[in-house]
Amino acid sequence: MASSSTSTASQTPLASTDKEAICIITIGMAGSGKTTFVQRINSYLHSQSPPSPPYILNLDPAVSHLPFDANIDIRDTIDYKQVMKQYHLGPNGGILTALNLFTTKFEQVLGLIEKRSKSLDYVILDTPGQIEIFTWSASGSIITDAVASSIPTVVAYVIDTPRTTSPATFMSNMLYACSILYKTKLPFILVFNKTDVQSHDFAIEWMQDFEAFQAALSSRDTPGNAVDSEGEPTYMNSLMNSMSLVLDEFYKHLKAVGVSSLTGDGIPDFFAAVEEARKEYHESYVPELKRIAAIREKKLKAKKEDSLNRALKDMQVDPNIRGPGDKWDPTAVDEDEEYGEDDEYVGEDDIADPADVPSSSFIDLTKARKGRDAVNWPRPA
Ligand SMILES: Nc1nc2c(ncn2[C@@H]2O[C@H](COP(=O)(O)OP(=O)(O)OP(=O)(O)O)[C@@H](O)[C@H]2O)c(=O)[nH]1
Ligand SMILES: [Mg+2]
Repeated sequence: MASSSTSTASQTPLASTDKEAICIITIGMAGSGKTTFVQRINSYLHSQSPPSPPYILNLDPAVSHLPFDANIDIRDTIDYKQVMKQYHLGPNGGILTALNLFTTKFEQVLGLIEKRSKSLDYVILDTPGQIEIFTWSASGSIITDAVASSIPTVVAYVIDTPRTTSPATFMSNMLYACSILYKTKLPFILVFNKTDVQSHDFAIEWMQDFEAFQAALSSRDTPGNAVDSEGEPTYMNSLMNSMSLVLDEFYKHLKAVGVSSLTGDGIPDFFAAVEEARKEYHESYVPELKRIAAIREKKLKAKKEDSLNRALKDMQVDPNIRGPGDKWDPTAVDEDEEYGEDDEYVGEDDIADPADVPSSSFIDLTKARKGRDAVNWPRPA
């Protein structure tokens, strides 16, 4: 079951003695507080003793102001407004294209991260406001996979808690989180943000107690979830009940913390969850990564062997078909040759022999084109 923030509050977040940077990818719906959250964890890390400044990457080309100093900022290399103009795109297309262009150079960025990873504790990625630009784009997958195959990585899914209090919205948000978890397969932390406005206790209760969520779902106060005129649950009610059952399984793989990026409340809980995620990365993700790499290697080897075998087969000489006597001798005169050396055609039965055809019925245009004979077109009868 998902762990709540209260159980981990006393743990020391920065307990790692060996430096092994872990990458925190912040993902979340527009306005959920990703950038403010990054700023908060950045200032928290700076305030530790000794300070542990993170390496921050801003991947949002459209942000106008960053409340932290990014080590790598997509805006330094790409102006998304120019991209919009140049490629005749709308704002989202512009952001997506800017991210795609940036991804073409991500190998260099990864090189920088790898170089610094031995002297750092944390690498933090702030992603574009529109969640799908990162989660459903090729570049988002490339960046995530590249980082995750290089250093331990965790997804921090930031949720706007005050906007998630209705069961239907909560479930939609959880389904989205579920889709990202299954897409990335990375350790996953649900970060219930803005707890200064709304406590996340209701969410923890719904995640830990399936019946409490069912009760909230079937509450008559919840629009669209009541029973119909005959007292039967509505279609929407049944659908949500079934989906909540699916989600109950999903919650078992998650850690959930409540934070306020505004006040800094709950940030130590978040780092405790990150340390758990680090273990999970080594225990689950790395073996899976190795398994996939082994399968890929095996497939590649089989493919190579197959093409080598086919090449060898193609090169093999069958003595019944082409024995040594059948070798082409450039000096030998072909018996089938019926034309002079200027003629390209040499003996085929299904081609008319000019000798068999009355001379008046054809003009040898091949010879005419070569300028040997003047063309004597037959006069119409
Ligand atoms: N009360 C409160 N407001 C917050 C908190 N975190 C963020 N906000 C506010 O939420 C709004 C959006 O915050 P951002 O950090 O820009 O959110 P974002 O997810 O980065 O937004 P986009 O990148 O544009 O999608 C801002 O007005 C923040 O001040 C919080 O913990 N508490
Ligand atoms: Mg932002």
